[in-house]
Amino acid sequence: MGDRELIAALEASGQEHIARHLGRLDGDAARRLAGQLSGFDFDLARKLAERARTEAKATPAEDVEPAPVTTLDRAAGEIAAAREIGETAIRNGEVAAFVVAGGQGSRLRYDGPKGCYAIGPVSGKSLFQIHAEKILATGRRGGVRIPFYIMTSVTNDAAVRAFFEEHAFFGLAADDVLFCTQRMLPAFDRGGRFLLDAPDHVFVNPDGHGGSYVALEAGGALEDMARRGIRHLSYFQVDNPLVPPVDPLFIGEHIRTESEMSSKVLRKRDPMEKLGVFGFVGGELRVVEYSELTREQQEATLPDGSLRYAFGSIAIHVLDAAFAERMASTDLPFHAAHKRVVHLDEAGHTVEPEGPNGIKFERFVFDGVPLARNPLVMEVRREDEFAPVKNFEGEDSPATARSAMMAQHRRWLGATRDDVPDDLTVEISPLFALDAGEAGARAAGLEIRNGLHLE
Ligand code: UD2
Repeated sequence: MGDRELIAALEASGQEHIARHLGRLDGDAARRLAGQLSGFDFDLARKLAERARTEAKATPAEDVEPAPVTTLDRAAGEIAAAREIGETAIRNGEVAAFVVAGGQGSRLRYDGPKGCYAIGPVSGKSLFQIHAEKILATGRRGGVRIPFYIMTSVTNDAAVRAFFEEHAFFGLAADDVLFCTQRMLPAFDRGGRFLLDAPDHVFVNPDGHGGSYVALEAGGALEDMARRGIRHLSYFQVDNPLVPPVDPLFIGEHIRTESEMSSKVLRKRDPMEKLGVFGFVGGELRVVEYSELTREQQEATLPDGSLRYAFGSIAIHVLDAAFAERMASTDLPFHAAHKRVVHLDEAGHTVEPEGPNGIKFERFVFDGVPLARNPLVMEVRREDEFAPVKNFEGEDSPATARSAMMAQHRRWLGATRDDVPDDLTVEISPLFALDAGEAGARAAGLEIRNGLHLE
């Protein structure tokens, strides 16, 4: 975009203050800012600016009718049959793993990409290493190479790639790992104006995990899937070290029910747990984010006293390849979040607002659910699948995730032996065992001691 064109685009989208600022900058700084702005989609920026001007605080969802859930208490034969279907799909090379790792992780107060965070309770392995080794081990079981797609953001892409290279892709073949970078979007003040976070830079944020469909396409993953004959994509979040990244049972249920997008849920710890809920809104099944539900809605109970919204979404999905491709060219909605954005005023002084002053827009991956055929919602056990690392301390922190990992590994060992103390410090590498059966068999005869790392 030439300078004149850029100024015209800024002026036409209500960003005259940036056009003026650009005119005042000297050579290099002006080139850097113009370079950033040239990459903007100004049509989209205009629409979002308009929304920022009119956006009220989060509006609570209307009535949400809880969705039917495939619960844990179904027949064992049914579960075994579904698992077999999933195992066959994995063996046939029809499944890829996909982690979204473009988020900013500010609640964790960790500076680097969240996936590099050392979570292994004994080994100190990173989240990325644990995910990669689970994928490697699942592939070895099936005698197949499972591709691993990783969504990064502009901010952390170089660091994530370097981390994988430094660690020799954690044993995966380098050409089975593909990085896809999500887009960034400008944030706005309440007047719909861009905010500068440096004299030569407009404040931008990653476009949400819903940006993953476009990122998969732009990063070449959809093409890679087509070339390899991948039919199902196993989606998860980087911050959950307990996740089975490629779960045969879940994939099998997804295939058996001919679902295009399936989702895992679990029983909420308490009504206010920060998990979205699945429900019908205006006849359409979708995920209603926790921030869109009032306290009253979240605490609502049924006549038997149980929670009306008993199940929460843990952001683990299986997507059909063809569905992901369709979503890449579908305009998913943008969700607005009111956030505190430190920025520069027109005189170039830093403004540190006390409360939310800016509006960020994001897309959510689960907005695919209402557009999917037969969307399946399947219950799983928290202790087997979900221990997110969100906060620096307290609930959903590294400490709670590490203790959930150790508890799982103690359960696995304890299934076949009775010399496993309740407070044993232990970690089992995914390359040693992926489940209780494997752990029991391989650890038979091994001496149990504190600080054990089975690898
Ligand atoms: C998300 C879900 C919530 C629940 C919870 C489970 C939303 C809006 N809410 O809450 O319902 O399922 O997870 O842990 O999703 N990410 C990107 N790019 C982005 C934004 C996020 O890759 O632009 C990734 C991020 O790296 C992380 C995941 O998406 O792996 C979730 O992001 P979050 O931690 O902001 O989501 P949270 O905890 O609000």
